[in-house]
Amino acid sequence: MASILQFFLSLCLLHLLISLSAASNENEIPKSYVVYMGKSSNNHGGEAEVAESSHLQLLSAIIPSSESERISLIHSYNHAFKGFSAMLTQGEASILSGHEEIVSIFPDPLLQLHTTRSWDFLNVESGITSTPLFHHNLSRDVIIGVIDTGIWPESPSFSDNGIGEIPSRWKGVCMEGSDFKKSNCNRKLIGARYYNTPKALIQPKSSSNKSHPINLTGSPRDSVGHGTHTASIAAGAPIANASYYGLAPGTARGGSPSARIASYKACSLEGCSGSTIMKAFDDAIKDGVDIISVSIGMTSIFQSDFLNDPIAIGAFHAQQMGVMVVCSAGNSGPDPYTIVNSAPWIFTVAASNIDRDFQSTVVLGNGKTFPGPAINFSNLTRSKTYPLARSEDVAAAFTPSSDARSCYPGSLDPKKVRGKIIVCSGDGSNPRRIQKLVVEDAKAIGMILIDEYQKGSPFESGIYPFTEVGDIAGFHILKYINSTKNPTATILPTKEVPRIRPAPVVAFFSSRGPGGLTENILKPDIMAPGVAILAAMIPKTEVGSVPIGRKVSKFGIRSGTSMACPHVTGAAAFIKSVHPQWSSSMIRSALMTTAIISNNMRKDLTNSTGFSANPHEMGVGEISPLRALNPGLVFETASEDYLHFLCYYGYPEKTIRAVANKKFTCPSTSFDELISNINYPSISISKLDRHLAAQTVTRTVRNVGSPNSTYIAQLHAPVGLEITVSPKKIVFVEGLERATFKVSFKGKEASRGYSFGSITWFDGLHSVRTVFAVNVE
Ligand SMILES: *[C@@H]1O[C@H](CO)[C@@H](O)[C@H](O)[C@H]1NC(C)=O
Ligand SMILES: *[C@@H]1O[C@H](CO)[C@@H](O)[C@H](O)[C@H]1NC(C)=O
Ligand SMILES: *[C@@H]1O[C@H](CO)[C@@H](O)[C@H](O)[C@H]1NC(C)=O
Ligand SMILES: *[C@@H]1O[C@H](CO)[C@@H](O)[C@H](O)[C@H]1NC(C)=O
Ligand SMILES: *[C@@H]1O[C@H](CO)[C@@H](O)[C@H](O)[C@H]1NC(C)=O
Ligand SMILES: *[C@@H]1O[C@H](CO)[C@@H](O)[C@H](O)[C@H]1NC(C)=O
Ligand SMILES: *[C@@H]1O[C@H](CO)[C@@H](O)[C@H](O)[C@H]1NC(C)=O
Ligand SMILES: *[C@@H]1O[C@H](CO)[C@@H](O)[C@H](O)[C@H]1NC(C)=O
Ligand SMILES: CC(=O)N[C@H]1CO[C@H](CO)[C@@H](O)[C@@H]1O
Repeated sequence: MASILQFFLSLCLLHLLISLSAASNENEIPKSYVVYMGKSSNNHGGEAEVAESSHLQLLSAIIPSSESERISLIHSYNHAFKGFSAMLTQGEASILSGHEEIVSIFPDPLLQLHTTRSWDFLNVESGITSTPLFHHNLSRDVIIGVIDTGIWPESPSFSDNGIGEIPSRWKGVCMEGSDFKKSNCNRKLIGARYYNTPKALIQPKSSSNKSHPINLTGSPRDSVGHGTHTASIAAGAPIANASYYGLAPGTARGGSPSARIASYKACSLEGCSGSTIMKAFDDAIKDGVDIISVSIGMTSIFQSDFLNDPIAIGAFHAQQMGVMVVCSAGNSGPDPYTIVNSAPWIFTVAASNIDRDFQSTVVLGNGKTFPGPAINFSNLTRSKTYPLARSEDVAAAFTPSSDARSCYPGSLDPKKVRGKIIVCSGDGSNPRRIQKLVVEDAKAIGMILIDEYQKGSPFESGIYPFTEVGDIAGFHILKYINSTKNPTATILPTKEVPRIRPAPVVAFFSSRGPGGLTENILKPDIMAPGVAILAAMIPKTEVGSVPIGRKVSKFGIRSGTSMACPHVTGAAAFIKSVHPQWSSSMIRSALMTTAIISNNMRKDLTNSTGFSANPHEMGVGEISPLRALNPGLVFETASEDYLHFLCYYGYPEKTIRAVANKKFTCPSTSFDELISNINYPSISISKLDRHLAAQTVTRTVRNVGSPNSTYIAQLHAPVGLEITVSPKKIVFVEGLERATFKVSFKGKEASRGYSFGSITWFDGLHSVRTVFAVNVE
């Protein structure tokens, strides 16, 4: 009590100081902050109200009474973890940060949806068929929570045909909202929540008056399409004859078709507020979901520390309550250190292209053709060509040629553009969607985009003739334009082509490891299809997006690690339905040690420039849900391991106790290198000093195969890295379920930088593969 009194006294003092210093400072404009206070000690409604009123008390002690309307909680967290969000000035936030109950306080960040980079409605490819194809009765009782842009309940993917009663343990709700009724939920879509954004909540309110709740104006309905798409990838019902206007035809189905879906709408087209994502986590855990799927992240440049990252915090507490969390790795590749959502308690997913491409071919007046990825439903034909021009050559007066080259708004002269096919160049800053609008608006017949960077993920241009080529084809097209007085071309409608092997391939845009926060956990974990995925979509009726004479498609094609993440969510739900007693770390381990590492040409998986893909690009490889059903051995990562991680990472013991809400003592020696020793299904060593003795890591496996089995270690190591596994043989007998082994790494002869390899335990039936990454210095 004394400390609280002291705190309030110091507040008064600080308050005085702050009011003395001029308040005109921009930092003193109130904005939304998240106040995180660690694990919740109580899960009972009544006590939640007590907690809320103590949070309000905290606020009233620091917010001047003249601004009493700010003494209110935007979101209040009180189930899995404690805390709230509120409108605070920077000064107030910094005062609060001194409060002993507060673990962290940070400005409410805006997170992004992980569809492909430029957030133009990308689109791209298949992949659904690479997930388990059977409709399994068993998976009916797994509940997947999807934190995203909401859901379009009328999609046939969310039909509950043939699905049994809602599990009685489900405690969630189906919130009503504009254009969304309770009856929109069913035995497949069992829950739907939405949240008002902080901005909307700043309005005068009386939320403390429970008997008179504020009227929410939103709806669980998806108006973006992202949430509908991701939910149906994870758990959509099988839909025969699904296609996008004839493209990618086949049966669309989720990875776990009879799992239940609960939708948590925390995002809009602009992004997702961090405080709302935390509320969605808190609700999903309370509602009783088994797995949470999050295709969202901070931008890789503004990555914050684990305890200032809303997804890392939410996922930590989910994990502590036995709920698995699967997240997208981000679309900021191919540069290293671009991965987000890289906490060890998160299952982090990279994206791959699979064995299907969409092509719109450019035919030049000289007969040369260049296939380019794109999706269009244009009506041009091979028999007629149109004048072709570089965008710089049709620039508006006084326009810098760099603007015209990238087809910036206002950079083209409509008089010169009309009736031609225009060649624009991508520069990464002007989204394709905008470029296409600029060219179309100037009445061009069609558009060819030269963009080496984005050509791996086809852009969807509706009925507008559009295609995209890489630098080499682009060079030839420009050369042709230079070579003739009257260059001409046409763009053919999209055809689906079997992908030029190999497949899968690491998607160009997929964010790469190592993780910026710690390199002693290998990230990403795994890879799944994320390019040109066909799945449920909100009906998109804008002019130009629906081919003439067709009905609006109920499916859409999208790309991003956003699409890869729910493939893994669905696979995890499938495994949980078969092994309901398995923990989330066992499921993750099963998927990781059985991942596929060769492509359809029986060669090593590659990146998009054709080189062998390394674990910083693809994690341990491409998911293989069926193999993961029977992994033989699993690596379990316990809650305690994650607390040790926080110690090794460097958080004060006091902070970790608050986060865990229990008496907990860090190991007496805690330093970053010990993170490598956490019982993770892969191994990463961020610094192996070649002049020092070997560095050794320990792992414990649990036998989930037949009780009597003998495993032998097989080593796949790069030249020069000396590796010893001990013991080399593990014998399991009945009653002996777990075994520990050590791996030591010595880098004396190794080349500098990261080396990769694997240790595979083999019993004649199961191959249990542990990938390692070692940075030799
Ligand atoms: C699924 O359940 C139904 C009804 O209980 C049963 O008739 C059917 O055989 C089951 N299918 C499978 C694949 O187990
Ligand atoms: C809550 O709202 C009701 C209805 O407007 C009002 O009668 C009551 O006094 C309010 N309670 C508080 C604590 O403001
Ligand atoms: C909330 O909305 C309902 C239906 O639109 C309306 O009947 C009710 O009066 C509103 N309540 C408040 C407090 O505005
Ligand atoms: C799918 O399409 C094929 C050919 O168009 C048709 O024969 C078949 O009946 C359709 N199946 C369903 C379930 O609609
Ligand atoms: C293609 O369709 C557009 C309308 O969408 C029409 O204006 C144009 O004349 C058509 N072109 C051809 C070659 O049919
Ligand atoms: C085409 O001509 C322009 C200027 O006339 C020149 O800058 C460009 O390099 C040429 N491109 C090719 C591919 O020859
Ligand atoms: C593919 O891998 C090679 C070799 O590691 C690397 O040089 C290249 O940049 C990678 N390509 C991409 C697109 O990441
Ligand atoms: C495992 O071995 C023990 C002892 O050799 C034997 O009694 C037991 O039946 C075996 N169990 C299985 C499942 O083979
Ligand atoms: C792949 C595809 O569906 N292409 C279409 C492009 O648009 C023309 C005209 O609408 C169709 O005939 C093609 O089938």
